[in-house]
Amino acid sequence: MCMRKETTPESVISRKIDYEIKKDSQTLSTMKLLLLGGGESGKSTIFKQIISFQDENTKKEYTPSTDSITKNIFTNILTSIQTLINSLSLYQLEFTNDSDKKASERVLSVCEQLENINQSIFQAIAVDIKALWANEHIQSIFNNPKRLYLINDSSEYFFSNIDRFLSSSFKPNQTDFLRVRVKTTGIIEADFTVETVPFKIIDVGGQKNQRRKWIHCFQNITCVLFVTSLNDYDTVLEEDGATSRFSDSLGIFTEMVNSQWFLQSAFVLFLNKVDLFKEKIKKVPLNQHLTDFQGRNDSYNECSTFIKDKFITANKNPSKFVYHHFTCALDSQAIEVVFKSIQDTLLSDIVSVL
Ligand SMILES: Nc1nc2c(ncn2[C@@H]2O[C@H](COP(=O)(O)OP(=O)(O)OP(=O)(O)O)[C@@H](O)[C@H]2O)c(=O)[nH]1
Ligand SMILES: [Mg+2]
Repeated sequence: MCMRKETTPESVISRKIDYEIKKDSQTLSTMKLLLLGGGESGKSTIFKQIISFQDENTKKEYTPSTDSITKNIFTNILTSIQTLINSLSLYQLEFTNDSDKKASERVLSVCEQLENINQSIFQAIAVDIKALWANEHIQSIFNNPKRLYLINDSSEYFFSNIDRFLSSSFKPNQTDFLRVRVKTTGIIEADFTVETVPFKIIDVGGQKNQRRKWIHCFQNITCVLFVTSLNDYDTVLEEDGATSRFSDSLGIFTEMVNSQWFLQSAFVLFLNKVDLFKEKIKKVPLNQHLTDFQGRNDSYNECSTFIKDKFITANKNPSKFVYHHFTCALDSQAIEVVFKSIQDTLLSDIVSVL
């Protein structure tokens, strides 16, 4: 199934006709898609997107309530401002005026009881958050290309939109939902149907302590969707504060793509967060972190191809073809196109296993 197939229009049409004939006469087995990759690479964001392409019932079943999304937005904002406040000392900085000092104390005290956060508490603390976000030291450490701390990739988006979240009639939109970060723990599954074929998509947590659960999902996987963040070449794992996220991601990819579990599975690599990567290479030269990169640091094509090749050549099975896509998981239209192409490949591949 993972072999590269003839893709002329005639061959695709022919396979589809075969498929149509066979699907009428047999019960099709479930297409199982498994999202894998390190923490924060974008797996759950792609999972959310795939659910959003399905029918209304499926969307309703697998989309969290607006209350829980709103609460997570508040939590994301508070966690991000807390990170920034606590990181000032890493740059030998501190608040110089009294009002910002007092605001930071109030914010940190709300952060101690994040589980109680609600609209009215958030409304009351928002003035402080806004003042701190505007503080020159906070801005300087946020914009410093040498990040000595880890902060959610959507933090700037949430700070910029804070006024919208203050209205008591606030309802999160799809972008808010895609942007909000909730670390996955456990195994999340969703079932849906495409052209009468049952699909199951499985999302797992990518952080190290979550990975021992992965093996429970490895059986009968039709297609692995491996997600890596291009933007991670200069960052370390949140789990240990030391391991390079790039090496970690390449390490797990190498293990998974060559694993006996996935000999029969199709394999798709998402080189995600292209939007952030394009901006980052302008400020943080790629060869400072990936020292064997010989190309031009200011060329997106050369930088992204270098990373892609590192992954693709990690596949040691000559009969396995790894499809790859450069993605921004927030871009619904682009992800829909990618997902449709994966779906089409899998559906036309069914014929060979029926
Ligand atoms: N700018 C940008 N942000 C992204 C992209 N993909 C994901 N994000 C954001 O990155 C954060 C982490 O994404 P998740 O989808 O939660 O990552 P994950 O791989 O599921 O992480 P774990 O559950 O910890 O394994 C979220 O705030 C997303 O909105 C992208 O392509 N561009
Ligand atoms: Mg997740």
